[in-house]
Amino acid sequence: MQQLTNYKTYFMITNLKGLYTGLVSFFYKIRMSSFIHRLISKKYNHKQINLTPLQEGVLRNLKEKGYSMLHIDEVFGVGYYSNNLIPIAKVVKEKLNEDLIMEGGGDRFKRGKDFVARFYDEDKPISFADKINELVINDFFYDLAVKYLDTHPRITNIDYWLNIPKQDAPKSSQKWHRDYEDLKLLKVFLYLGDVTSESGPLSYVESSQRNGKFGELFPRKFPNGVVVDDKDIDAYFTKNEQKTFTLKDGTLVFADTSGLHKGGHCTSDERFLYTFTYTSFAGISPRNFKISNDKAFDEVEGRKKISLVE
Ligand SMILES: O=C(O)CCC(=O)C(=O)O
Ligand SMILES: [Fe+2]
Repeated sequence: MQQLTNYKTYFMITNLKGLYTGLVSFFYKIRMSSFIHRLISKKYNHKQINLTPLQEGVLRNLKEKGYSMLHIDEVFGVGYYSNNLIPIAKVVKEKLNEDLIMEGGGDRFKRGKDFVARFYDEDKPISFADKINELVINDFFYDLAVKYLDTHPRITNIDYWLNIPKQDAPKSSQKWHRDYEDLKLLKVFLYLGDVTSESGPLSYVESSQRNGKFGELFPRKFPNGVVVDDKDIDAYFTKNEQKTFTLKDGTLVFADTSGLHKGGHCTSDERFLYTFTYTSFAGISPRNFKISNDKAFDEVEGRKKISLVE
């Protein structure tokens, strides 16, 4: 009898859970429908923006393939990376390594990801006086986000990632997936060291972004995205369609991670990078950072400040 009651309770709970999950996903389906999405997003007057030929090239790649790649010195001039950015990155990396040794990394490993140490959190203010953080609001990236997302962008995630080699099987974002945050999104990765096939390069299925040739395959189930097995990816896409970005120190990768991608599964080398994300105002991801209320922030253009408000 006792067993039967337990079984009934179990049955009721699983049903309720199923109902709840169904309702949540139905809510997000509506929330992410083109109509509601457009309603929640903020309009942006694009006429004010003229892209440079370099930006136009990135935009074209993003629209066609879902990604683009170039070296940061192509944007800011030869030597910019080594003179201005490497010294900042070096200090951050030392601090991260110090924490990893001192406290075993404890709170550096967030959101169940024990393979990547992160630098920022809601309590550590970000200053745009810092030349790496300034990239996030630099016209080159910001205007690209406006044009690509076709709306007023919201900046949602700014961080350094130090991926640690591990022998574990790939998990979470190390497996093929589509991100859940928004219909379209623009992630920028600045690699602060060479990336080899052993240091967990980003892989991306060409043209799998929303509106791309393969945008409809393995669709997302908001609010969770979707995870796909390697064997299914191999069954649908040729090796040539599965791009893997091994690259040189100082390379930028732009990716619309609504497309199929994976990365960060280091086997023997570590990987160090700086990343920032633009979504629309209809995006659902929480922000991971806090802005320092300093002079550099006062001087940020109003249109960009909107992208940083809570
Ligand atoms: O670590 C990587 O290269 C991929 C991370 C990822 O999935 C993402 O940023 O959406
Ligand atoms: Fe992802």
